[in-house]
Amino acid sequence: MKQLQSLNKKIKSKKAKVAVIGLGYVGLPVACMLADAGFKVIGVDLKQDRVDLINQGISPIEGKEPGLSDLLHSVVENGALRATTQYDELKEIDIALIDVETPIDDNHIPQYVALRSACNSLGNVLKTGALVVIESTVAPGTVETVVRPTLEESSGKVAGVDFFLGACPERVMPGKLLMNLESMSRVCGGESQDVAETMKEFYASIVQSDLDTADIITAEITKTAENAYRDVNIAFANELAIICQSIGADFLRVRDLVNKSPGRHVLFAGAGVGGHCIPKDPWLLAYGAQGKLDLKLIPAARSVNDSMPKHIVKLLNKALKHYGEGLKNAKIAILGYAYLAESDDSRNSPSKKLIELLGDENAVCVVQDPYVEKYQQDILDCINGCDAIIFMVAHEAYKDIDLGEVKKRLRFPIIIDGRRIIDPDRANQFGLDYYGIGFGLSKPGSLIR
Ligand code: SAJ
Repeated sequence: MKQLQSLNKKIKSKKAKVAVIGLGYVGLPVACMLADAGFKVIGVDLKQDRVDLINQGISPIEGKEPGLSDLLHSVVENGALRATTQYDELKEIDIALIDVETPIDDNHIPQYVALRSACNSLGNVLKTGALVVIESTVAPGTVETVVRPTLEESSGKVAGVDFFLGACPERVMPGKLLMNLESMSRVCGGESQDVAETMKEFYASIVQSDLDTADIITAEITKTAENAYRDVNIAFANELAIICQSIGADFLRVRDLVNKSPGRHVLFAGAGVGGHCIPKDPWLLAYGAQGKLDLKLIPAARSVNDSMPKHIVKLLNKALKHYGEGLKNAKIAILGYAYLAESDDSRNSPSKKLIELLGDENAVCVVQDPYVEKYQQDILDCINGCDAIIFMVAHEAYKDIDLGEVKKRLRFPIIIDGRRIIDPDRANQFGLDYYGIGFGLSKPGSLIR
């Protein structure tokens, strides 16, 4: 196809003009990397303050992202990247990447308001022969049923004839945005093999890992499936932990022994599954099959993982009852608010759910997290006068906590270990009652080494 050939030439010579729509934790790093690779990049975002910061070479992304601020500063300074809120500036764009949010609602239905709006605005200015690539994670079938019709309607052009469509889902993780973009393989899903090959050529300018060509639906399924796979595996670990707890074994010991068996990789049980990907992507995958299949495992895994904060409340209740106390008016220290260790990201954090559940029981929560601005007070100060302490995140700062001090400061010597970061024997030596996810032994001492 002549138009694709000319696009390939522009990609090879880095003369292709690129737009990245949505300058969040995916769009901004990819815009910077493409600019650094030699393309002229226009970043588009709705938020004027975010656009202004970027045009001053300042990253609007919170949290530690190694290399991003310097990279952004240099590509803005040399004019390779600039940001705007105006789609009018995209009239000459050859390649447009769409990185807008794709949340789900309380009924697990994808909300494509941002995606539709971006496609609609882009369509109004879409140049003939341009390539549009969806990088956002979407339910399988979304490019076909949402992106294509919206672009065709607003542009009056025909996909596959007047412009080209692809999906190349991102695989980034907060804290490693640039590293993941460069080192993780990606699926270039094209509406035709030629389009997929063109995408492969384009992404080769920033991706040092495998670039696999596929059709669009395969690319959409792959991304949602890889996270659904992780969610199901975490749910297995959580359910195994609950079994160990009730039958009387230590999940960590069982996990070690199971994983000695070839091809077994039991993950870690914990206080719940948070973040921007894992709690959402299984529902996107399920939605892609909705109406056709009555899925059981993927929804069940979500329900197991979402129930873990409730399991923590059960352990706390059991521990307090030992002292004739209940949850009402209990003062509980919650250590960890982020969804992941060594991160300040608290999206869908299990701690939020736990605090809500304890609030329903009229307990009072004192929250501490070394990474979350609002909760950075001293750990031991936070424990003063509390009835129990709950470890919700495996932050390094918690692992060598002074258990003698903890014992002194607590009203009741109760530790609920939601991430298994405290040694039960050690807790016991300090006269603390240890309750851990998957720790089903009557008392720590009964562990047979
Ligand atoms: N979690 C467990 N047990 C485990 C692993 C994780 O309870 O064994 C919990 C974590 O505490 C957290 C949640 O699950 O609350 C998610 O943890 P995660 O390690 O999966 O981290 P995420 O959410 O940042 O996942 C991202 C995903 N990457 C992308 O979507 C591109 C995921 O596919 C990756 O496997 C993960 O990063 C990673 O490890 O890089």
